[in-house]
Amino acid sequence: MRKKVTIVGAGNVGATAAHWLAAKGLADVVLVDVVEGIPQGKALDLLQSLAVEGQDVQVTGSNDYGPTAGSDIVVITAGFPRKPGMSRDDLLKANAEIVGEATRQAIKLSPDAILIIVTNPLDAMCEVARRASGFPRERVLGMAGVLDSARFSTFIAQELKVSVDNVQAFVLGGHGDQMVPLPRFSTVAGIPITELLDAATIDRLVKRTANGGAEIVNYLKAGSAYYAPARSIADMVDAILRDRHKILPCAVYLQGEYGLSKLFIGVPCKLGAKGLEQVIQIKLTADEQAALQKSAQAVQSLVDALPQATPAG
Ligand code: TXD
Repeated sequence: MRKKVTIVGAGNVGATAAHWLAAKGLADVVLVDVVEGIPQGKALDLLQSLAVEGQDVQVTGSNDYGPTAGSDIVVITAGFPRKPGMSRDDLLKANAEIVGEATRQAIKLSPDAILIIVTNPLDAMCEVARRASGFPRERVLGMAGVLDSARFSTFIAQELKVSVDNVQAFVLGGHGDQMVPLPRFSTVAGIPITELLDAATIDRLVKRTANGGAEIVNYLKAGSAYYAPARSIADMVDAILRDRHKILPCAVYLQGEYGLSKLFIGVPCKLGAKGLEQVIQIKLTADEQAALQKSAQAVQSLVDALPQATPAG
């Protein structure tokens, strides 16, 4: 039996993620959206592309959750994207309602699914999904770190004029301006970038990475990034469905790791068939730990501001 992945939200990120998953033949894909016709139309178009690509997976679109039953993974991208000048945090209340409802609907029919949350503000939306699902932390993951690392890798490769395939970037922390890129663990062909670039250059790349989402919003004006976010979702789905035990930066509910507890934040995670298999812990310097702490405080303040409708679980 083929695996099944539901993507809630057939907008830019959701539909593009469906594209990657289907083109790779990873799973049957169900797109769910509240707008009538959109998930159906995009799914049919995508399905027809597979006749050329030569993939037999099914792609279905729906306004209700019926066709999602028995999904192995549910990806939630539903919500409003950021507009220029709007912070991810402005999205908090509107998207909390959408993510909570999507989670409850989806898990009724897919009680064993692994949830991958994408909607912003990411780390707080993970907490909304955790509370709404009551799932163990192994099955509630947030996608942001793969994207943030991809952005950092891109800028490092451009700066050094090397293949991006040689670059392994390492980013911790919450998604957003508070993310914590770790240059000493970011490498090019195994060489830390601190050996290859001066401090001022690294600082410039780090700032551009932390501002990576806003840079694209400012260009697009009517929406936010979706190609790289969608490809990042596919990486997490692939690691889980193919039980790869792959280490990827994900937002997970920490239970004491990195000195943090009862809070979602981006850390290196081993992903396999069961979802989160292990949080990889590394020893941070005092400065890095302080930056992570600051990032965690920003996430905590959003969690504290969550609407009453999402009771603490
Ligand atoms: O790294 C990351 N985590 C992110 C997060 C990277 C990129 C985008 N990120 C966030 O994902 C972004 O800030 C948004 O909160 C979401 C989705 O972004 P996208 O660019 O795909 O937004 P769209 O194109 O507006 O799509 C959202 C869709 C749209 O089709 C709505 O009709 C639908 O969500 N929607 C719903 N679907 C199902 N159920 C409900 N309730 C619903 N409400 C809206």
